[in-house]
Parts: sequence; C-alpha cells; structure tokens
Amino acid sequence: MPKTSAAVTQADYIKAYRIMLLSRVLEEKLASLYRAGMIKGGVFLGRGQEALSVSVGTHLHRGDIFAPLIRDQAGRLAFGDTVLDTLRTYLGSQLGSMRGRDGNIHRGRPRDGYYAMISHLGAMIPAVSGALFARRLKGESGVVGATCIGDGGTSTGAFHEGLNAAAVEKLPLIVVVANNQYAYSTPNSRQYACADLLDKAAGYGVTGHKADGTNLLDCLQTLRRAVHNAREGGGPQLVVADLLRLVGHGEHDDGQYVDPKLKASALGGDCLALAERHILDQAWATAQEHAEWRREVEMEVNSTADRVRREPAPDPEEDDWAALSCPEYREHYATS
Ligand SMILES: Cc1ncc(C[n+]2csc(CCOP(=O)(O)OP(=O)(O)O)c2C)c(N)n1
Ligand SMILES: [Mg+2]
Repeated sequence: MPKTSAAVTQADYIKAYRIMLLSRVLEEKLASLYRAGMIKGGVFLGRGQEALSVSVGTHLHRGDIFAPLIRDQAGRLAFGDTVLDTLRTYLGSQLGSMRGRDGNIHRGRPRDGYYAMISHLGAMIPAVSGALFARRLKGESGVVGATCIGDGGTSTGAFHEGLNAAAVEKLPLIVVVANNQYAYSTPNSRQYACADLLDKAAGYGVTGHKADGTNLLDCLQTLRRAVHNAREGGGPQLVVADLLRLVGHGEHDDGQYVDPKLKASALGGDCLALAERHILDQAWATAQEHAEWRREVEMEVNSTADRVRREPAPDPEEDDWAALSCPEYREHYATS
C-alpha cells in the first residue's frame, strides 16, 4: 500500500491561494486586453476553477509532466509558467516561448515537461500517457504526468482510448475532470447518462477521487492524495471535481444559457472568494495584508503588460520559420 501523503499546511494553503489570486488578476487583464482588441484569437478563462487547477500544478515536481487545458492558468503558474511568458504569448510578442506564432492556450515548454495543448477535448490524455510510457522504457521512475479534461471531454474517443490504455499499462497518470456542468452550452443532462462522472473510474479500473471544486482545502487534499498514489505505483487516478464555470465558454460568449438555479447553488460559489474568507476566518492574514497581496499582483500584471506591449511582433521576412523541434531550438524547447 502506498504510504499516506502529508497533510496540507497553512503555508501550503496560502501559497496556493496567492497563485489563484495572481491567476485571477492576470485573467482579468487578459479579458480587458481582448475587449480592447489587443489579442488576436480567442480568450478562454478559468474563473471559478482556480482552486482545482492550482492544486494540480502545485503537487507536481520538476521532471514531472503537466498538460494543462484552456481553464488552467492557475495550474500553469503553479507549475512554473510566468506572467511574462503568458502575456508575451497572448500579445504575440516575438520574445515569448511560442515566438509570437501560436496563441494563448497552446503555449508550453516541452523540455520542462510543460506540454502545449493540442486540443481541449481529450487529446492530451494519450499524449501524456505516451510520454510516461516512453520514460518507463528509458528506465526512469518516480515521475508522474497530469492532465485535465472537462465534463464534455469525457465523452470523446480520445478520453476513452487514453484512459483505457493508461489503466492497462498502470501508468502514473492523473486525469483531473473539471465538471463545470456545461460543455459550451450543452448541459450535463445532455452529455452523459451515468449518475456521476466518478462512475467512469470503476469502468476503466482506475482509482477515483471526488473533490468539491469550490473548496481549496478539499482540492489540495484530494490532488495531494491522487498524485501521491500515482507516484507510489498506484496506476492512473481519476479526480472529478464539481464546480461551475463562472464565465462564458470564452470571452466572446456571455454564458446566458447557464441555469440561474445552478448559479445560486453551492456549485456557483467562487473558490477564490471562499478561500479568502477562510484565510480571514482562520486569522492567517489580516484584511490589510490581503489587500497588499492583491495590490502586488495587480502591479506585477499591469507593469508586465505595459512592457510586453512595447516588444516586437514576429517579422515574416526575417523569421527562420523553423519549428520548435529543429536543431537550433531543441536545446531550449523540445523534449530531451
Ligand atoms: C473536435 C472538436 N470539436 C469541438 C471543439 C470546440 N470546443 C472546444 S472546447 C468545447 C467544449 C468543451 O467542454 P468541456 O469538455 O466540458 O470543457 P469546458 O469548456 O467546460 O472547460 C468545444 C465544443 C473542439 N475544440 N474540437
Ligand atoms: Mg465543461
């Protein structure tokens, strides 16, 4: 049996909360830049999903693999992505890790185990499973890989094939389902017929975990357990967290189809506001300290955006048009 994972401490909680706050402020900035016409392509936000997302990124180590999806800004920051590179990618700066070529959510640094998203709809499960299998063949152990999926994504063939193969091979894979009740405008009642998405874990023969996606402590504890189990040889872990998407599918969508009853229910709670309340109730920080944390992240985000807006865009005449896997870039970007 795997040894039990350590308890979540006050310091862990506050560290995770401050990453959530940074993510929220950064995403608010992205939304405002989008509305000002300064971002090409779509902007998809993770408002309401930060507690779950940060809990994934925070439990991965250097050398692990993380393949985040469109609502995982908090997890990306926890795994080591920066405000600077996020803004460079959204604003198309040539100095960003994608060199101004590919937008927003498709960014990554494969060399660091930070995989660029192919699709939101399940493609990353087989991709991470394949990478974990390759590492096993190379004799590497102690490494885990995590990826995320939405409720809608659990209906795709890629989800089925990826999770099934990972279960057969007992790969150290963590699949985190953000069950935000909608796939674009399709509600769960039109998405799956099982009573709970957690039922799918038994169907694939993997360990299932349930989390309250609005509750940071519950998310941290659940992900700690799941990552620990995978690292200790327990095979794939499926985490299902219930929550509500507190924005439209993307910033082009006002989400008017979301049932007002759901918004008013416990599922509609804002994980960031609830975590802030918890910190104040526990007297882990004062209201003044909290205001200072917010001011700090606002300054960081605004000053970084100002800096990036002055950076050059790629020049098609000058660009070498080489892919990230070409020899000149391999050392910095591609997997080893
Ligand atoms: C093959 C394919 N069909 C449709 C889309 C457009 N699309 C992107 S995300 C999405 C809905 C995903 O819903 P869910 O998995 O619940 O994730 P959420 O957006 O709620 O986070 C759709 C229809 C796509 N990217 N790829
Ligand atoms: Mg969804």
